[in-house]
Amino acid sequence: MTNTAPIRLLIVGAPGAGKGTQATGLAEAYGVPAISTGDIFRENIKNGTELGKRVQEITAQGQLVPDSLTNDLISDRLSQADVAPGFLLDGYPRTVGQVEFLTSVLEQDGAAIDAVVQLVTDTDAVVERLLKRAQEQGRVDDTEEIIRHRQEVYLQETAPVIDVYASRGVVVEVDGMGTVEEVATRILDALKAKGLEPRN
Ligand code: B4P
Repeated sequence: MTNTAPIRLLIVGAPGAGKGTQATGLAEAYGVPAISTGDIFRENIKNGTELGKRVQEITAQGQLVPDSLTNDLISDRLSQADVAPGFLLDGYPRTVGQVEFLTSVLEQDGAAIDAVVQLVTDTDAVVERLLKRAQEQGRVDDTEEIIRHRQEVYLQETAPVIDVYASRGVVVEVDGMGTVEEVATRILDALKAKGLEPRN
């Protein structure tokens, strides 16, 4: 049976857990756009936009961008035509305030999140991954000090997000350690087990 109802997915995990890495293939499998708030901020910083100027220092320090800015950005992005088949949000929501906002935006259309893929990883291993990325890509927020700070921010601000979705019964825990391919297979298997069949 072909599933034509919109599919709304989130991918969450600590910085370096592999969210952005897995998001592309996962979005392709479900025929939905992958929307990364981190990518949108970096693009704006690169292009020197007003938004970019406002978030440059915040992201470089590994702090969270204020909810008001992030929520506006997402509300605008979710009103675009390409999200008709659904979406995969990568890196959003990252605070309980963002969860409340997203929930109310979706409720206006009688919709809700179908599944939250939680990538479970080991802190030291993800710090290593990000230090490797620092050598390859030179991201300003990938110094060891800032990476450790981002892990702290994740535990304080974003771990409670998972609790909210867990209470709604939509969290799918996936082991994020192993190769990129192994993790991708585990994610698809876990979503299929939840009755969410890929479309491609
Ligand atoms: P993000 O862009 O979300 O940064 P990230 O947490 O580091 O994740 P990313 O997706 O890039 O990396 P991944 O784990 O895939 O956010 C950046 C900043 O933007 C935040 O600190 C914050 O300031 C701001 N921001 C974004 N969203 C926000 C929001 N909603 N509210 C407020 N502020 C927000 O991959 C990491 C590395 O691991 C890669 O090099 C990859 O190659 C490697 N890797 C992945 N999987 C691997 C595997 N299985 N094995 C080995 N290496 C692997």
